[in-house]
Amino acid sequence: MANNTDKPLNHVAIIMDGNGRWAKKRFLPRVAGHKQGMENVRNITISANRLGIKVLTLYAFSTENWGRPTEEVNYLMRLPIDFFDKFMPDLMAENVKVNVMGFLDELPPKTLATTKRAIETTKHNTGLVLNFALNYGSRREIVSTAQKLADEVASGKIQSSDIDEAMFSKNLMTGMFDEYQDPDLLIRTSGEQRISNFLLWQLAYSEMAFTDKYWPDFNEQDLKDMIDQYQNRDRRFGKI
Ligand code: V0D
Repeated sequence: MANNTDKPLNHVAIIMDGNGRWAKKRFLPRVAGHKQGMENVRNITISANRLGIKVLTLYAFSTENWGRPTEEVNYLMRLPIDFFDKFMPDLMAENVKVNVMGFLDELPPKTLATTKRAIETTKHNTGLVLNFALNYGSRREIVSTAQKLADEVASGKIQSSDIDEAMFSKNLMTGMFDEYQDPDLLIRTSGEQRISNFLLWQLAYSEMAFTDKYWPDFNEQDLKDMIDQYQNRDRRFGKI
């Protein structure tokens, strides 16, 4: 069956890869690529909002990224601050609601305070939810969900037999998005074709789309092309 156009596209997740390579190609320091990548977050957010996408989840920083050089980590931790300093007026004008998920208590206090303030400022907006995965790792998310449910069993709040897939999903960091908690489409830029510990549970039935373009070069037309690709594929959830 071709051209199944009524396939829903509510939640798009993106692994924004290739910022360092974008910079290297231009003989610029890696952080110049991160800065350009940040500019592109603004552009793709506005495009996704105008395309009617409900949730856009962006992999901004993984729990493994702490292993990068200190200078680079310090620069990255300033980007959420720079992002909101520069683009909050645009986000408000576009009615975008910000969310941040991850192991947030490990972030530098200023980064944490800024993201909390942005969530608060945009909480009544009704357009796209711009969901940053920040200090996020999916195996760790699954383990901490298991611990949380185990605690509820131990305290007698639930029985182990009450735990099913729906309850598990609801207790993941994406649980707050209800019917949109699982991405319909995962995009990864820059040619790598791996999940890299991103949303392992939530991507069980998602379509995957890959492009060789580096994240700073990924534009609205690329997003539209990947959505077209997605709309013209069939998703069967294991049924025929
Ligand atoms: C660098 C490409 C926006 C990926 C995009 C802390 C590599 C640019 C944010 C951001 C990063 C995160 C949270 C928030 C607001 C903005 C961001 C990081 C890296 C890691 F609430 N871009 N961006 N965060 N890059």
